[in-house]
Amino acid sequence: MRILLLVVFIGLVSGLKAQWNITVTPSKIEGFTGSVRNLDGYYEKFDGAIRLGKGSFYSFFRGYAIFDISSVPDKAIVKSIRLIINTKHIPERLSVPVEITKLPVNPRQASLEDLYNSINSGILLGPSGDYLKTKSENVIQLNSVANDDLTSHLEQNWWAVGFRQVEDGLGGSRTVGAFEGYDFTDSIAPLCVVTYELPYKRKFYEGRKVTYIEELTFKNSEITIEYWDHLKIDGDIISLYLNGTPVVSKYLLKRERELTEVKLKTDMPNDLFLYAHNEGMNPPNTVAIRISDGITDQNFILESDLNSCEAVLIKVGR
Ligand SMILES: [Ca+2]
Repeated sequence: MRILLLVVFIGLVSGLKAQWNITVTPSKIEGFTGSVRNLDGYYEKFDGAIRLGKGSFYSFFRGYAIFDISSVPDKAIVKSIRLIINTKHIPERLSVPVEITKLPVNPRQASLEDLYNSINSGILLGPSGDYLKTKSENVIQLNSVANDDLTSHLEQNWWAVGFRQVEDGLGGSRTVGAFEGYDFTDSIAPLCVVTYELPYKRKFYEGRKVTYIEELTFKNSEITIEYWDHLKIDGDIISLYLNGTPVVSKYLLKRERELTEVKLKTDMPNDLFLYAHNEGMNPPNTVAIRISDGITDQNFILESDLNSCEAVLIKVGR
C-alpha cells in the first residue's frame, strides 16, 4: 500500500492581513478507484484502474477516485482544488473528452448501479471538453462546487469524484481509447491538491469588537502565559480566552506575575484575547503578557474596555 503525503506550507504574512494557506496532497490509501461500466443492465466495477473510454463492446466507461482528505483540518475553507492525472495508454493523436463530476453517493457503500448512474448525474466539477491529453500530466482546476463539496466532507475524511467519458456521438462503436491513471502495478497515481485557509479571526465576542494587534509564532505547542499589571495597580479584572475558552478567569491583576500553562492547536492559528470585566480606576483595562515556549518569548500589552477586546494570533510552526 502506497501512501503519498506532501504538505507544503505557504505562509503569506503581510502585516495584520496574514493568510495561512496550506496546500495538501491528500494521501490516497485504500479502495482508491475502479472503472464502472454497464453492459446492458449488468454493472461491473474493476478495481485498480481509472479507465475511461469507449470499449469495442458498447460500454461507456466511468470511473471514480477516492481521496483521503484527513490531513485537511475540519474547519478549513477550501479555496481551490487541482486534480493532477497522468495519462497513459491513450492512443496517439487522440485525447479523451472526459468530465469530472460530483459523486452524490459514497462509492464504498453504493450499489454498482447507483454508483454508475451517480457518476453520470453528478454535476460538473471542472471544465468540459477535450482536455485529457495522451501520455502526459493533466492538471485540471476544479470549480467552486468542488470546493463546497470537499468542504462538506471534511469531517468524514474522504472525498470522491466521478470521471465520465463525454459521448462522442459515434454510438459507442468506436474505441476512442482509455487512460489508466493508476493501477496496483503503476506508480503514477492521480493527485488532488487542495489549497485552503483557516478561519482564525473572530470579529466579535459577546458583542464586543475584537481587534488583532499582533501575530506570534512559536515552535512548541506547549506555552506558558505570564500576566500582570505593568502600570499603576488600579483594580483591573481580566479574563483571557484562548480559542474561545477562558484560560484565565476573572482575575484581579497584581504587580506580581501570575502564570498559566496551555497547549496550542498546531493545525490552525490560535487566538488569545483579553476580556475586560472592568476598567479599574484608570481606564482602560490593561494587561502585560509574556508568552514563552521554552525556546523564545514574546512580550506585549493588551488593552480592552467594555465594548472591545484586543487579541493576538498565535501559530505553531517554524
Ligand atoms: Ca485600568
